[in-house]
Amino acid sequence: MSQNPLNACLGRRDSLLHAYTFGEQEREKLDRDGHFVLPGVLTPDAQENLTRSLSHIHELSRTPTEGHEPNRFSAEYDSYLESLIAHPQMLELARKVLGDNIRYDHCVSLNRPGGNGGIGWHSHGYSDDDPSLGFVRIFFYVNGFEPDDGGLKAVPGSHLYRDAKIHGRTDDALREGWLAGKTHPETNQPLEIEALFAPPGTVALMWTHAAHAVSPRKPDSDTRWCVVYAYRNPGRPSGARWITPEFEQKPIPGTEGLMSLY
Ligand SMILES: O=C(O)CCC(=O)C(=O)O
Ligand SMILES: [Fe+2]
Repeated sequence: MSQNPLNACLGRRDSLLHAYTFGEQEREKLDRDGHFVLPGVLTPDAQENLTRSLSHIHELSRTPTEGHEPNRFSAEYDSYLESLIAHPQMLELARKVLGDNIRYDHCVSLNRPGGNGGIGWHSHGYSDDDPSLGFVRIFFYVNGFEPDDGGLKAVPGSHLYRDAKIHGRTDDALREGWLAGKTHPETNQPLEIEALFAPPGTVALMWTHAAHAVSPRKPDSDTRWCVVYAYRNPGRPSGARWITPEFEQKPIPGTEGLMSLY
């Protein structure tokens, strides 16, 4: 495990991440590209627990339920997913990106069975006019993906436009639409689509304004197990803050101050 004293107190079964490097250079790359991939960083125990929890959510989401959608409010339907909101290694990673003052925003399951159609190009918003307030999403690609099989795609530099309304049905539609003529504000290079690759146990960080899409899952592939946790600097209302009032009030160890809106 890592030398970090924080992790020394965690029992083996509670450990979420292997040792990884996320320092000045990695942080700069995240800020330049809009995303940063940590391949294979989830521990085997975390992968096992996540697969069980995400299968549970997947089953729940297949049967009609009253109240909130299990995928969108995943942490409220599964105690392991809940426990990760304030997991010391989760908060440490979120704070490396956002600084100390953070709020939890959402925990959404993104399971994609074989034949799932993926999703077209889009972006999300938060504090669109004030870049000093960040919003990061931490994706856990538990069993990974290939670029052409439920794979995440992104456009390095697109997040710097802080445009919450990017759209494109296909890669070509994006190239002919939003991307046309746009350059990276720092490098002045033309913006281009990048297909990511994720071996099992991969964590991907993404600033919320980044243009992204997901390729269809092949019909014969197994289910892609994925969950995303989002954190932000407080200061503005968030349109993605899927937390029920009951959950906001729930005394979860370690979440003091994390759950409030401002
Ligand atoms: O399924 C994915 O990998 C990403 C889905 C997505 O667009 C999102 O979570 O914002
Ligand atoms: Fe998205």
